[in-house]
This record gives sequence, structure tokens and C-alpha cells, in this order.
Amino acid sequence: MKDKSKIDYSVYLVTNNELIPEGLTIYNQVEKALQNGATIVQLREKELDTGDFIKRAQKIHELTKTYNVPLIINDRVDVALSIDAEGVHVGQDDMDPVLVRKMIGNEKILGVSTRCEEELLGVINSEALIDYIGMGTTYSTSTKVVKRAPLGAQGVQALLKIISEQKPELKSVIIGGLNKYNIPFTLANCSYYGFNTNGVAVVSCIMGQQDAAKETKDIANSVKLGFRSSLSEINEVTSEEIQQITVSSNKPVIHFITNSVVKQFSANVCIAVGGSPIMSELTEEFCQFAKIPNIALVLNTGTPSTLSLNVYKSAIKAYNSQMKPIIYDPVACGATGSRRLIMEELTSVGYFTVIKGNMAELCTMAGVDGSEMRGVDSIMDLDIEKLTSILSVLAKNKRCVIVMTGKIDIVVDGITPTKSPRVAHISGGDPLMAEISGSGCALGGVIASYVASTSYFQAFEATVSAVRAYKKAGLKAASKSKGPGSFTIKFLDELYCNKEVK
Ligand code: 3NM
Ligand code: MG
Repeated sequence: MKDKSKIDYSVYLVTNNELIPEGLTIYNQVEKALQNGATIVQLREKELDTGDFIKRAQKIHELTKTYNVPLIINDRVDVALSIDAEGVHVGQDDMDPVLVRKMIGNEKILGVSTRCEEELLGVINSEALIDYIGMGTTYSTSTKVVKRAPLGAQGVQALLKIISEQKPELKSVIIGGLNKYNIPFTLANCSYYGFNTNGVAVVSCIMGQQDAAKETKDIANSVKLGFRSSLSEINEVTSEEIQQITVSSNKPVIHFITNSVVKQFSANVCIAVGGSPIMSELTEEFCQFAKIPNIALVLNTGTPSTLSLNVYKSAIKAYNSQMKPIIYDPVACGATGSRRLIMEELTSVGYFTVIKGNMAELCTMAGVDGSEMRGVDSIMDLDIEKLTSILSVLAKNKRCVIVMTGKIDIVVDGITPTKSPRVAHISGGDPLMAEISGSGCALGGVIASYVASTSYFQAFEATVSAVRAYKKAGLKAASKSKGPGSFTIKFLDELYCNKEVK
């Protein structure tokens, strides 16, 4: 067998015979996965009798050997030994790893499932030589009945931190609810404090697919993108100064899925600051859009319809799979139960780069009782420190930049790994900005234009730069206008004449 330290855990396929589409077999699916990027395979059979299990294991082993990929047998040491598989994986309720190791010897791979800190410490302190752990459940999954709440990327991070401090040689993979859409950001975010996992273990998004070849290829690409974007590569920010970002002269493309009231104004504002807007709710073209190098999505859920949720979710998946920025504006998400459900569903589907909202919307997202906020129309009336701390928790939880618009805009950085999130309070602007429809929504497109002009790691700087430019233009325009009508025109002019393009 290969040197154990050189085993590639990056695309770890776990089989499940029950999910396979009609007309295909487990052998078809495993072979397609092996041909397209699976680096390790676990045969997991919960129903088969021993004789049949061994027969299947033998056939799968023939395949994996052809592709020089290790085969791990779930739970059954006897099956693993009988076919001379490369390793065994056991759960917390299976045979004690100490006994497993005794039976399989030191050459073979031994993996153990861990669902929490306590179980991880059990693995770390075990007398047995354990090669890797499966950490899960990462996200909710319907493939396996799991009784605990998902760990999320943050729960995984906490476990990775312990590994790096106490047993850095222990390898790990994450498992549960992972797919080509959420893998890039999940891997990037797992490495938040500089500790990386070694791979992703997936079941349904390969075994349950009609085209397992394409799906495996996509997953392998998502894994590469996620590792390449790992946040551990960026340095701690030490300077107080927030770097100024400008809009790229190579016009960033801004895809708007936005409310019907503000479409034209948003497009004009976007053009004025140097962006190139597209409006589309045609889900079939989202994946193609997301591949455009300097694109960002503005997702504004202000005028939802019965069919909108599917459009929103398709867009999030497409942009997440390519790690392209999404600026999410959860308009009035606390106003009705239905809007709240949309917001909750969208935040559970994927990651956003920036979330922009007013106080009521962001307090709803943060799960803070909005009642004390009611009737407060400017954040000046509320304890700004308290608000900033609520937003900081939200930003870290959602791993994004949060913008709260108001008389003073608060921008919080939940992406950069600093001990306490960086915060900018931005004043300026003019009350006239609130007298025209869509000035808040159009800011989404401006932020998108700045964010799409730089890397993910500078989303905070880009957002702050965008908000500053917007407020400055508002202030200047107001000084030259008589009321909302002339203000609208002057505002576009000021954005255009003062645009910061490089
Ligand atoms: N173990 P899918 S979750 C086999 O949490 C398994 O330990 C889990 O399936 C754990 O990739 C899981 O289809 C199933 O979500 C994962
Ligand atoms: Mg088991």
C-alpha cells in the first residue's frame, strides 16, 4: 500500500446503494467517480449479509486498485480483512478503535467518526493509532439519520483548532450535506484560523446522481477552489486604516435579481459608478453568468412572488459554486412570516459576501427582539455600541460583511480573521436620500461593483469604499437640489463625475 502519510483525502466518496438512480449500479457510480477525481472510497453497507458484502467489496476493490485509490470498509473489520482492503472506518457506536487497530495491524488506515469536541478528545487520547477522523454532520442531510444539530463551518473550525493544537498529524475530512455549491466557501471558512481539513466526504451528490462523472468532476473543482481560497492565507490586519478600493476600469458585471420598483434606477446608478448591469431571473443562465471572471450578484428580495424562492436559491448555488460575490438585501425580512421564512431558507442554502439591510432587517437576521427597535428611525437613537456588537456576532456567524444603512452606516467585517471584527462607522449623506425610492437598493449594486473589482479577502475594504463614495455623492447632490426630483438627477451626476475607477 501507499505511504500512509501520502494518502489524498480530498475527494472522499462514501457509497450508498440505496440512492443510485434506476438503471445504474454501485459499480457504475464508483467507477465514474474514480475516473473523475475521487481520491479515496469507503464502502458503506448497512443491509448486506456478510457473504454478499464480501462479494461486493471484492468487486469494488478491483475497481479502486485499478485507479490506485485506497478502499476503506465501513464498520466491518472482518470484511476489510477478508478482502485485504486498505482500511476500516468506525463510528462511535462501533468496535473500539483500540481493538480494531489490534486486528488490522499498523499498516492499514483507521478512521473514526467524531461529532463533537468530547468525541474528538476521545480520538486524540486513544491508545490506538488513528489516521483520520470524519467530522460531521457539517450541514443537515437526508442521507443519514443524525440526532445532533449540524456543526456548520464554525463547529468544524473549533474541532480543527483542537487537532492543530493537540494532534497536528491527525488527518480529517468533513461530512454531511456537502455538495459542489457549498464546498468552496465551506473549505475556505473552515480554515478561518489557519487550520485546514484534508478533504470532503460526500454520499448523495455522487451516488445519487444520473451523471456521476460530471458531478465528481465538479466536486473535485469545488474542492480545489475551496483549498485555494483558504482564508488562512491572508495575514492578520494590523493597520487601523481601511484601504481604499476603486472600481475596476475593466467594468465589473453586476447581475441584479432585484425588486421591480428599483430596477431602472439601480441599473443607472450601477452604470454611473462604472459597473455593467444585467437583469435576469432566468435560472438556466445563472451557471454561465457565475463563470464570468469579474461578476457579482445583487440579490434583493424586495418584491418576492410565489416563484421567487427557486430563482433566489438557484442563483445562490451558482455563485457560491464559483466563489463569486453575492450582495444580499433581505428587504423587510421581518415584516411577515413568509418573508422571514425566505430569509431563513436563503441563509441556510449558502454564503453571502455582503449582507446589507436596515436596522429592523438585520436585527431580524440576528434573532434580536425587534420590539425595542420599533419606532426608532435612526440608529442615533439606539446604543451604537450595542448595535455594533449585535452586528459583529451576525457578521462572524454568517462569515460575511454586514452593512447596516441609516444616518450613520455601520460596516462590520466577518470575513477577515481578526480577534474582534473590524468595524467602520460612516456618516455623511443627506436626508434627501431617504426621500427617493430605491436609494437603499441601488447601493447594493454600488457595493457589488466595488466588491467585484477586488478579491474576496478585501470585501470589507471594498464595501467601506463603496458606502463612502455613495454618501459623498448624496451629500454633494443634496447641496445642489431643490427636492427629490432634482436630487435624483444630481445624485446620478455626482456618482458619475466622482467615480473612482482604476
Ligand atoms: N456520516 P451526504 S453524515 C455517512 O455525520 C454519513 O457522521 C455522517 O451524506 C456523519 O453527503 C453521513 O449525502 C451522510 O449528505 C452524508
Ligand atoms: Mg458505523
